[in-house]
Amino acid sequence: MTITLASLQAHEILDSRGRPTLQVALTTSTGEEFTAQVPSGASTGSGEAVELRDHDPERYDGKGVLTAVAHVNEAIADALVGRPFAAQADLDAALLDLDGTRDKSALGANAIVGVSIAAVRAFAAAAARPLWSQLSVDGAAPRLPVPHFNVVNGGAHAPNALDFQEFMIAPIGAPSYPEALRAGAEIYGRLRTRLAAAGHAGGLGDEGGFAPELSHPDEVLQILVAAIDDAGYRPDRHGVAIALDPAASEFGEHGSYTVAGRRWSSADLIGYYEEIVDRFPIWSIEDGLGEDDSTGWQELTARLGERVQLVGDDNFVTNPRIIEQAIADGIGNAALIKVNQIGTVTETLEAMSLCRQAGYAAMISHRSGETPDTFIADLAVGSGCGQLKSGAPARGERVAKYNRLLEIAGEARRPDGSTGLAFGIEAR
Ligand code: 2PG
Ligand code: MG
Repeated sequence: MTITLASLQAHEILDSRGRPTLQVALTTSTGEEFTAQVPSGASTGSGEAVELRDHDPERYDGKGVLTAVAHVNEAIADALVGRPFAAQADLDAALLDLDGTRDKSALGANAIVGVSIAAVRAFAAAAARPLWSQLSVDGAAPRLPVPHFNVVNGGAHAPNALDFQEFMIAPIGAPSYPEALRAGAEIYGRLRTRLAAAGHAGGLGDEGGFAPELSHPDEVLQILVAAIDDAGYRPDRHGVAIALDPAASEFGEHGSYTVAGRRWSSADLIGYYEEIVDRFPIWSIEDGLGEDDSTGWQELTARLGERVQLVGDDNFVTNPRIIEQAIADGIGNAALIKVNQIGTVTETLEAMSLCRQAGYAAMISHRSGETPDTFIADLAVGSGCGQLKSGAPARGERVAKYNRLLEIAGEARRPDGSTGLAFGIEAR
């Protein structure tokens, strides 16, 4: 289904951290309007596509995005408006051509990704199909993903002393998506009660999880298991499991890390992960080691790759070229997928296709700086990858994605009341 853009306009809005980002709006020749809002990370991988900031100290501490906005309104609009596009891949290819750099530093990945996401909404409308149906990967069946709720925040996302960035609960064994959502919200409530009883203030981190003054990961894991149990769920890998994103690049370099005030080598950390995988129902570990620690990652994969999911984020940066190399090098067994890390919808789907072909899993992810845009919920369903992380089951910009999944589940309901979409992680 061909679309022709009639207009393309961006402007500056604020993200969930109060920092500027872009909203992109396009209209097509049919007169319909489609928009997208662009997320922004804090613990970013060094290989991510470039997020263009103005660096004008007079505005928003240099974080303004008026340059990127101007790129959408001028260069990109000049190149795209009035030109028919038969498919998303053609439109994204035109964006790459126009930018002409490897890292999207000319136009800015934040400018490009806003246009790419708004466009895929236009293609879905032109085909009179739900957005998620435009986002399939190698013909995989669409599925409702297991939500990964980040309920305790540390690292670059909270002002506490916790070095590990994310402690997530994953209701893997829930019978349906709505029941998984309910489990997440109920456990979050019990966790609040437990933390308050232990004298921790109720402050939240950037992704809506609690930010208690704890420093050792063990302490958090113990409280999490207790909260899962308090809420009446089974804390195990078939019930409610735990997923971690230590985001190790933020607390170490060259295989030397600082956790809970102590120095750890890669081998120490790998040993620690082995130990906690035995003691707690941990099913997935993302960025367990730093992005520059490839040999550590290979060792981690050799030692734990058969037992848990090992997700590359800062080291993979949703980049098909990098993921291909990592697969060849035996690094990890899953990839975190963030559209703004690579900058176009087409390249994101390509990265997921590579993963699928290599037997790597994929988890769709929000950014720590978010907006109410719910694109990633549709991406999780359409790609059929079975996993999404979008923060805590709290705060509007986080729950918007979880609520969109409820909407998709409802839209897909059959006349007999059952949902037409499978839920959860596909057995391999
Ligand atoms: C991560 C993300 C999202 P950020 O590390 O996985 O949780 O954080 O957006 O700050 O990179
Ligand atoms: Mg991460």
